Amino acid sequence: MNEIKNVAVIGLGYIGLPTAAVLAANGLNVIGVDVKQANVEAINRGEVPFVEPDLGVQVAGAVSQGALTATMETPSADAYIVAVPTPFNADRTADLSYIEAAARGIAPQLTGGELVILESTSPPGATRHLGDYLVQLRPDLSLDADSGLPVIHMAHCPERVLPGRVMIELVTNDRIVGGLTREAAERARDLYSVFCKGNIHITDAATAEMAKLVENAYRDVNIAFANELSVISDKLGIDVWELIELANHHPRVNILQPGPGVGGHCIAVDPWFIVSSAPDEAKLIRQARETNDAKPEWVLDRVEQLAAGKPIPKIAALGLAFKANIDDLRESPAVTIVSDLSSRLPAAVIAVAEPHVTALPSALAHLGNVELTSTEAALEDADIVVLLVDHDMFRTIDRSLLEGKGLIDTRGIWR
Ligand code: SAJ
Repeated sequence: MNEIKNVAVIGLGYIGLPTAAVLAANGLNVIGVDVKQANVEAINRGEVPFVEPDLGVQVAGAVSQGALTATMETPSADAYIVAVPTPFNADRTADLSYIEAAARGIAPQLTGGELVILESTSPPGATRHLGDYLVQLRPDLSLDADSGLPVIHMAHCPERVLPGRVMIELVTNDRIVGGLTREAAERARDLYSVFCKGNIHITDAATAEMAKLVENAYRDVNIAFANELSVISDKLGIDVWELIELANHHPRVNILQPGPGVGGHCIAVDPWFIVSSAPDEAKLIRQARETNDAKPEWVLDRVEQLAAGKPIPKIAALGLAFKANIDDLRESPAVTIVSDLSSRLPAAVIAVAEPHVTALPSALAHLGNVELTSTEAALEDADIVVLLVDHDMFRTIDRSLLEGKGLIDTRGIWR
């Protein structure tokens, strides 16, 4: 039974804002905290600063009822949910500086007995680190239940929602809740049960941290297998898409799809947290990352081969998003490929079609031989077409528009 009434959600991004909205819609008093003033102001007007289906209605409703407000200062609360980014450093260890900044906001507000939940995807040990850091900032508080001093209850509750389906999956997905103590895990479970209709599984904090990383590493390893098959098949003159389709008829085989590489802010990042925690042991997981990260280079080589001998190669690059039917360009292999093509083939003219964006991202905007255009315009002049994202609108392209052109279909949609 949840006894928490006031929740502060630190970080109002892709995960924090939906979580804040859904808690507010379920009767809690929620204060969201963010460092971006424009976002705080937008949320207080009931607006959402990014695209996520159904989130706008929930935020507008919660704000108009006074259940959700946003601020730049961390308030006092019964529970704190930290949902800030955890990027990686140049050496691929996790950068915990945003978590530590959140802790510096929370620490002065603590009186003892609060629940602090880390939601950000984190390396094993990060929840313990956050707890230790809070105690370091507030030595008058203790994590030790036996000491007689006030306790902060520390838990990790990783999110596992799929962008584009966040408002559904937040409610329906099962959740893993790991506590530094059993009591912390139970308190966190009770809080999440306010809105979560899936099963909530209790464990310790490090196992919960690792579970999230393992889910994404599992997918990364399986995509690496598909990507390696595509390179092998190309060498052997085999159609990899047909090969996978046929192999998948086996009742215990389910090979994923090859592509131009793995993008997004989760699968391309999280496995490195496992590798940096156990560098000598995580051999397969590291190799999968390297295999997937090498795929853009392989695509570039193919384009270069088709462009050989053409004084001014005209290249149409279709898609920039990290996967189909979204506008998210983070860690997208398509962006890397276009950027590297521009420098490898300085004489080329590269027309990029990405119907989900209105301007080129900063990584491409300054490149003199790259322009954003419509799909039709990109195809019209091109002598090489490289398909990078399997957006639905590219599947239905009139095939006569592709005739006579050099084609590289990295997603197998035009077979
Ligand atoms: N991809 C392939 N071939 C495939 C499947 C995916 O090349 O067969 C590529 C995509 O094109 C994309 C990348 O992998 O570039 C990642 O896409 P995705 O759809 O596999 O995953 P994300 O990053 O959108 O979301 C993942 C999900 N994790 C799992 O499915 C295990 C999601 O449930 C997590 O919540 C999310 O990461 C996260 O936040 O960690």
